Amino acid sequence: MEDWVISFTLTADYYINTVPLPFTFTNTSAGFLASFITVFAIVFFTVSLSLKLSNLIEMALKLYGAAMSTCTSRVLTCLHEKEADFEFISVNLFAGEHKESPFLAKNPFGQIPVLEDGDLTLFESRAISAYVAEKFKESGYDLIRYQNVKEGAQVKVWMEVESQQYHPAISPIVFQFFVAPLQGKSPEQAIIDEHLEKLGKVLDIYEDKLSRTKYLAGDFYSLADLFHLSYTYYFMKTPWANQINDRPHVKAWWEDISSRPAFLKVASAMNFGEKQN
Ligand code: GS8
Repeated sequence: MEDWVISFTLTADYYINTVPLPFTFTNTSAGFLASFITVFAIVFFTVSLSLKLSNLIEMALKLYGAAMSTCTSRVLTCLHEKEADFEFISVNLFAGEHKESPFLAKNPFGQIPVLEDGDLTLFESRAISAYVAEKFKESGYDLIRYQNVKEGAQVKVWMEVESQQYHPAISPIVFQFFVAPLQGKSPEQAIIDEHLEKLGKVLDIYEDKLSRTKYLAGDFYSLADLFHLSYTYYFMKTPWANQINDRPHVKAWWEDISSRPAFLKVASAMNFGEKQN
């Protein structure tokens, strides 16, 4: 017999034998029908409630990624800042899980991270982070200054600066230093040098900005600062960390944002070069 049939029968049996029914004439056919309807209603209510609860549990956010990945770390930091409940599902890049059809259905570009929120599936770490910051705007730390349109606009400006100026300069250096060796290649010094020069120019602008405001978008930590964390974290482990350390305002900003508890939780698992479980 199916499990649910057994469970239904036992539950019905329990109620018939123990719950005082509002009908005293249970041995008549009308009484039997009334008892049956009552039992049915109770069982129906119990089943619906448990289905609703399991549905609520399934509604928890699911983040697919890898702990060492920069883009996954960006979203993880955001989730921790917002004190959001989520389930982390590890995708094994070394085994190529991200290029297989179950994952490609979530992100056709075959890259982590991916966030699922019920029937909503998102990829691109910055877009996911912006969604999380907006969805949980009233809990945890306010990353988007949602109550002040002008401050919110500055956050958006510096989020763009990170993705259009900072990331293109810093990511090839991190890639050459950490990822190329994992792929059995030697880092290309010419690529590193070219991008160190680009990064230096971007950081000169940051130094000037950070001499006027404590954080990039203003005197408040925001999603714009958070977006810089994961690549800079790896960059600071390269021989070129002086690019940050030689600029006093950039250095103070880095020390401040990288010591936030939300990021410390994430950084402890960021280890390029060590195989994932
Ligand atoms: C980049 C995703 C990405 O490069 C984002 O989410 O911000 N713009 C996207 N993901 C990497 C891991 S990041 O450390 C990835 O999935 N690499 C494997 C691959 O491209 O095959």
